[in-house]
Amino acid sequence: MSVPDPGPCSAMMTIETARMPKENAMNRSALAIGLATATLFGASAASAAAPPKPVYIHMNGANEFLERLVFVRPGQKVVFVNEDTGAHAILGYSPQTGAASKTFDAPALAGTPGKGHKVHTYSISFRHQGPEWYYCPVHAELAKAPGGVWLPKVRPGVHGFGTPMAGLIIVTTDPALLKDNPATSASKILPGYFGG
Ligand SMILES: [Cu+2]
Repeated sequence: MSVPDPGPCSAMMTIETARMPKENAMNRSALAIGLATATLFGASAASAAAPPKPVYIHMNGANEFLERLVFVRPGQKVVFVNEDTGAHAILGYSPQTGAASKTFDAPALAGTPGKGHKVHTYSISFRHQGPEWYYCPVHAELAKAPGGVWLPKVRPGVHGFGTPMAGLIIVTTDPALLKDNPATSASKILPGYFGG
């Protein structure tokens, strides 16, 4: 036949037409998923652009760390702030061996005359989850305790409270722990904490 039978063709057209809204619906869902994914990626990109705020640990003339236990995320900054008139140092150690850390080792941070003057800080972050033990070698020293563990003790002859100047940072991703930091750890300078 020279003239094609339009029958199957129109039937095809009908099928195509009938399929169109479905395909459009599918395209719309795909688009919706795409948009949702883009939004998610956008959100994670935004949080990557704004890293978590530092956690602050303060020192003054009490010769102890005000926030003796804090929780931080891997990569989150910990900032030691010396509000004392005297100097403090910070040194990481292993309670199992007593070995000093080669990387968590702050030289003595000079003191400050007080509010309005320069305040010296030391910042560090940790890549891996776990405990990071530290002490101030100016005001404490390590001693082997019963059970074979190494513990900071008050360095003889220094002033301060009876507790050795030492602390612990837990590096974790646990949201419940991360919420449990002392309120003072959110502020760099505590106006009422200068002195000593
Ligand atoms: Cu100290």
